[in-house]
Amino acid sequence: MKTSPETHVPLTGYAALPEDEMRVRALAFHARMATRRSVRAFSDTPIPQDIIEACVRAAGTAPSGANHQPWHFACVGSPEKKREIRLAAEAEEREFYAGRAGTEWLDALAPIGTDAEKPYMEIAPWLICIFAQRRGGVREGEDRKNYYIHESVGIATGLLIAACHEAGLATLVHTPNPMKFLNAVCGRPDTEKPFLILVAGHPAENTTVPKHALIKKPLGEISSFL
Ligand code: IYR
Repeated sequence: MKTSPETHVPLTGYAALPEDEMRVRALAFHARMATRRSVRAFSDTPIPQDIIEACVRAAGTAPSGANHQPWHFACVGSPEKKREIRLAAEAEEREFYAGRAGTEWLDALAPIGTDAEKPYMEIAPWLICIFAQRRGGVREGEDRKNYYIHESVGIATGLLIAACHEAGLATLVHTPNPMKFLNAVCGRPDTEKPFLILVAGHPAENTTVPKHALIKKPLGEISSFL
């Protein structure tokens, strides 16, 4: 490692915690995240923009290839734009459910009960359209190649989902396929690839979730300690 006082500063934010406190915090975070559900029925109750901004700031702390932060979060709250996105997404979803998906994929989705109708895309107060930037750099206006864009944007999206959950917002990851239409609706350049849409808001009253979604793989299945 090459470090010098010109290029590096002391690490902050890692005051060592007693092990008991580490354990309590780690378990509490798991307990909190274990209450997250993907929600498919939203209320139209408005959510102030500054709350979404704070969640996006948290997403923007994610690690990324060469720290280029190759993401853009287009936060759509305008009813007209939400409608445009809903109509374009539903057109793709109709093709998907009519056969483009193939039977194996449709069988996998059957327990969730989804179909091509996406009314929540207009009802929910926010559609956070996430783009991966193929070019950029650390500073505004740079036009350098970005690296590991999908890994970086995936990590940032995970932080965004956790931040929304912590703020009491329900979310849904939505990925109409293809979703190139998002560039036009959100005014994003062709060098950006639509990554996914995160629907955010309060859940509708009496919302249900599929039992299928409650099955979480146990630790022994998702991990090994070597
Ligand atoms: N994008 C479609 C289909 C869909 C695909 C997967 I993989 C899911 O986990 C859920 C849905 C839709 O939103 O209906």
